[in-house]
Amino acid sequence: MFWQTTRYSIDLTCPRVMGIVNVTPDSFSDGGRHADLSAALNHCERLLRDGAHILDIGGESTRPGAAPVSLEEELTRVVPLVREAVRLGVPVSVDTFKPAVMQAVLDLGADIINDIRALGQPGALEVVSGHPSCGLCLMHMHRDPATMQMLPMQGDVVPSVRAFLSLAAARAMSAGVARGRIVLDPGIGFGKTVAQNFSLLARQAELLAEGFPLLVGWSRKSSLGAVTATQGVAPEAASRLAASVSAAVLAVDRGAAVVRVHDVRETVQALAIWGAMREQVASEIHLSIAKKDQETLG
Ligand code: 9MG
Repeated sequence: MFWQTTRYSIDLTCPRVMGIVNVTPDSFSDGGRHADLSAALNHCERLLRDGAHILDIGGESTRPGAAPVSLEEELTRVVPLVREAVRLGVPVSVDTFKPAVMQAVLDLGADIINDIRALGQPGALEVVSGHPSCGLCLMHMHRDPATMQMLPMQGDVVPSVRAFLSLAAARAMSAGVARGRIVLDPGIGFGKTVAQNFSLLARQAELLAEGFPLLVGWSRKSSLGAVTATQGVAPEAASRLAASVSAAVLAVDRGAAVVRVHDVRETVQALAIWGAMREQVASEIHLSIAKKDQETLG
């Protein structure tokens, strides 16, 4: 299976690691715009050295309770970095739900639009369907970042997340977006309880039944912290490395094609171990089929 994007057709037969590049004041800012840009670009280059296959650049925090960012501010944060990042030789995704930001980054050659609102903003569908080939990640979110954790979803979320994503993909396709451009994302942590997030992991197969590749983002999320706290781990997001890597491997083992992560190096290493195990399983199946064929023939 391939993910069609603006410049790249991404082979998803092996798992892909999307490195997170947040261009928010708490990430690279040291006061000057120029210094911020070069620090952000250094971060992109570091993620690539660590083995990232895709970069995901975002200018607005999506953390629960995060303050919204104006269009002008988001453009100021994201556009200069995207202009440089498209020269790095890997697919560049931009995490935005604003149609004007989508248009601006697509005009610069961005490859993927990662939309936490699944093209729900007026005008978003028109921007991406007006583009000949950009990739899309359509994510499920309950309510919005300001309120989603105050009133999370109720009950079994898997069927409703699945139905939402199926509808979002159908809407994009009816507007002319080719199926191969679309990847779906259950939106771990976006208006779901800890148990609901783990249920989306345990039952990824139900989401995969829609027939689209899945992208998942568990990295440093509070549901992981809720579990590791029971082991006495400090509550800070930075203490969730082992938990984040474990969740990424579990997601891939359950069929996720792309994992969105902060800790690229560690995730790539862990997935190499997973890959070695998978190759061994495949070769043992191959051997046992060859043996059965021999017995039948002979
Ligand atoms: C921007 N952002 C934050 N968390 C995310 C997740 O889980 N998936 C996607 N696609 N984007 C996310």
